[in-house]
Amino acid sequence: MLIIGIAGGTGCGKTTVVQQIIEQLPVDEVCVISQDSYYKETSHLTYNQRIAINFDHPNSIDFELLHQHLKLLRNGKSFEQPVYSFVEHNRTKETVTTHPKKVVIVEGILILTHPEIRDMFDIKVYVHADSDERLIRRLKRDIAERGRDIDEVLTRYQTTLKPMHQQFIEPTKEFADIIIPTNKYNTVAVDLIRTIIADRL
Ligand code: UZR
Ligand code: MG
Repeated sequence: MLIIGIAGGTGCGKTTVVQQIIEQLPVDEVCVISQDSYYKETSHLTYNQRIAINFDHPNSIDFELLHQHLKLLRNGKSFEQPVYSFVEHNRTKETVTTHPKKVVIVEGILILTHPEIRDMFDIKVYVHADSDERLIRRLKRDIAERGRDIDEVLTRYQTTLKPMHQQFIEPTKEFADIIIPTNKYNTVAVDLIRTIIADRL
């Protein structure tokens, strides 16, 4: 089993990189685990309390549970992955049964901040895009897909996303084995990762 961790700031292109890596792999040999699934359970809070949560701070993530699940996978066991709702800002009641696969990809902004989780990764990848690029992508996505408006996204960017990025996310670049620049369309770095995967399988 090869566990690959893919980190990088919001809007850096993690999802695209993951898609590019897995598109040439047989479906039954790969699984993707998203950090989003591991936002802490917040059912005891009201909706207004939930939207006030700092979702870009490591404390918002249930790293214990993610760590447990990665250990289960390593031991060849399946587990129930929580399903998160960006609309409710909470875990749903559903889970997805996730089975051990030859290639396991874990993606999320904060996944390289946690020492024990970092240790679980065979390959650590950091996806880099300039902050203006990331802001543009984040704006477009949150308006198109997550029902936000421009003021809300910009305010959140200034008050939360940017400071949290500088404090917690950007510094994890130093743990990366591979840094993928995505300001422009990049196929070489993804090809490299595909080659490493093919080599190890
Ligand atoms: P990516 N996020 C939400 O927008 N709503 C939530 O309920 C939970 C998380 C955002 C989070 C973070 N910040 O910046 C982003 N906020 O999801 C990470 N606000 O996802 O890496 O795909 O950008
Ligand atoms: Mg994403």
